[in-house]
Amino acid sequence: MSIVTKSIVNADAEARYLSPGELDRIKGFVTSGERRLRIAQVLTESRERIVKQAGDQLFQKRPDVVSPGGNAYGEEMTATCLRDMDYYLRLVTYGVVAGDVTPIEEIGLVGVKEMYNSLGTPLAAVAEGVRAMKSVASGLLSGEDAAEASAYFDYVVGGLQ
Ligand SMILES: CCC1=C(C)/C(=C/C2=NC(=C\c3[nH]c(/C=C4\NC(=O)[C@H](C)[C@H]4CC)c(C)c3CCC(=O)O)/C(CCC(=O)O)=C2C)NC1=O
Repeated sequence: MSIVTKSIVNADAEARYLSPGELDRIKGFVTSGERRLRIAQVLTESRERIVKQAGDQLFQKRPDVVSPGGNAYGEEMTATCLRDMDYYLRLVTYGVVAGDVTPIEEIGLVGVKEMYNSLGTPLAAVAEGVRAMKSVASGLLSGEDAAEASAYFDYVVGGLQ
């Protein structure tokens, strides 16, 4: 939920006008809109490159996951692993656009540890893959934009720990 919807729901629950503080936070959301959309556009346009390069970095750092016995061993499993990374990149773009981590949390982090544990997927390696995407993405963005995007990648990493 964006800050706009959230503020309206809260205010209406008390049948009151939006408070000065709420209007101020909405103003921040609106004025940062162009920047957030620009970031989401870059990440969306570069998704294949970000996932591919970050995947290469992950498998270099954690060769065990793509070695026999590893969770992402074999063409099909490696593709599934890269698909998961693409999922998380997509969720990061949702967070950036909404200016809110709620979509990331609800779609991609609730129950995720139990799920990966049951699949035998090493959580630390998934987190490493997201960290690698953050670093590749940061290289494609200006300093301020990179910092904003990084916060959402960090949120995913935190949720996987
Ligand atoms: C958008 C929200 C969402 C997420 C996050 C998601 C994840 C997700 N990853 C899965 C599997 C998987 N995920 C991985 C990923 C990896 N293995 C590794 O060793 C690497 C560290 C890592 C890649 C970074 C692999 C290899 C599988 C297949 C495991 C198996 O079938 O045994 C599965 C099991 C079902 C399937 O194969 O599709 C789910 C549900 N699905 C969703 O809808």
